[in-house]
Amino acid sequence: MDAAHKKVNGNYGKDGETEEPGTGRRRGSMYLEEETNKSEVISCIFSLKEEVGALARGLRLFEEKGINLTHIESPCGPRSAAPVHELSRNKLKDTVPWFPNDIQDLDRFANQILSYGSELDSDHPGFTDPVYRARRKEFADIAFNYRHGQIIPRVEYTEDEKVTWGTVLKELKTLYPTHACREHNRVFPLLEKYCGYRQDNIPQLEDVSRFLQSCTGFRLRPVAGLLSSRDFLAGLAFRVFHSTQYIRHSSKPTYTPEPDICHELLGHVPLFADSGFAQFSQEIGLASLGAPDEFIEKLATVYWFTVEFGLCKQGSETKAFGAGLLSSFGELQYCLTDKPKVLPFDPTKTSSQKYPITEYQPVYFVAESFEDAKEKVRKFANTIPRPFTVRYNPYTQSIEVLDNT
Ligand code: HBI
Ligand code: NLE
Ligand code: FE
Repeated sequence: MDAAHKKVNGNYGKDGETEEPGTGRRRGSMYLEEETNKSEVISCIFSLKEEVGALARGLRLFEEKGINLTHIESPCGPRSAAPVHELSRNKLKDTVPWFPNDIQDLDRFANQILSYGSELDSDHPGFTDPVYRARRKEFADIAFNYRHGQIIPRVEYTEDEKVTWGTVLKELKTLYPTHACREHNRVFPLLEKYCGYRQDNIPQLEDVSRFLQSCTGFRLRPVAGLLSSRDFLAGLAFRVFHSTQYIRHSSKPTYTPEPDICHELLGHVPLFADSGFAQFSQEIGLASLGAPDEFIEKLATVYWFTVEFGLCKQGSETKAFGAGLLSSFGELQYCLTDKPKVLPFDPTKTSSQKYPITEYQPVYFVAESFEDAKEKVRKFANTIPRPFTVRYNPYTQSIEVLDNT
């Protein structure tokens, strides 16, 4: 078990939480693994005395020995006391990180959010505003309590919040005709007609989710804040998009580094109503299921430079389709000037590009089309060794796993 020691310090420190998005660090995987790729995998069963604090004391032993405990299961029913023993070692199967098999399994992500949940970081404009903080907690609670299949609770937004939304919407609408891709411009009027997209009204997630389901089968589920890349991407495999419901702080309506309802509704939603884009997004999600951490990081980067900050060719022009662009007045203008560097989208190269998360992007990638981008991502996904292939079954809303070993 000594080998497992390294990883505790090397990989799963608490600053995994503040890593830039894309690291794919995750708590719930089914393995104990050392730093190298040649994994030392150990599973064990142990039982506890029936007394107060027994579990806590048992778990402390792992910490003291420097063992990275990544997954715990509590068996149902009584078991007789038994000494600790190993069940398996170096079995390929045990090294595959857990992933949701069924759409209801996404309920498990609800309480695994990273920084910026109900607790804001100290440099956030809302950090010192007690009213804003209390409000964020209300939204976090909705998300924590949400279960698949429920109606997304409606929110009564305050006047202050509506003003913020109105400002963002008004400014962006002046840019969409010239800067947004045609798919975004095609869907936007439908959202105004059917989902209450208006300057004086913040649309409800439930209404928008129903609209999306009727277009492409994509649905929204409320989330309290940032999920790990692994969890977030897994949702896409089921055509589920985790959406925040709170709004950015009123002191900074035109830019925020974290997702908020303006970003989700104005940036993401219009594109998820497009069938080509929906397929592209699901393809990234499927590729992520059970993938090793390094690969999750690459896919998160591909996601970043497409779904979040992608440009695409349309006729002789270049337009924005990334949600982070379509929800930021400043960056939407900037991205189509000659200031940033623009490279052709190619997952093998794009996936290792470094990027900042709190300022305008210095580099963008331009896709030929959603169809072309999807094919490229699919080919890229095939280069990653996975001992199985996955397929989504929309009738059962579950993942079919085909064993390749
Ligand atoms: N979590 N809730 C939420 N929203 C996102 O847009 C999001 C996320 N986690 C990670 C992430 N985006 C991306 O930056 C990639 O890591 C997938
Ligand atoms: N910067 C974007 C905005 O201001 O709307 C949000 C990006 C979220 C990744
Ligand atoms: Fe986003």
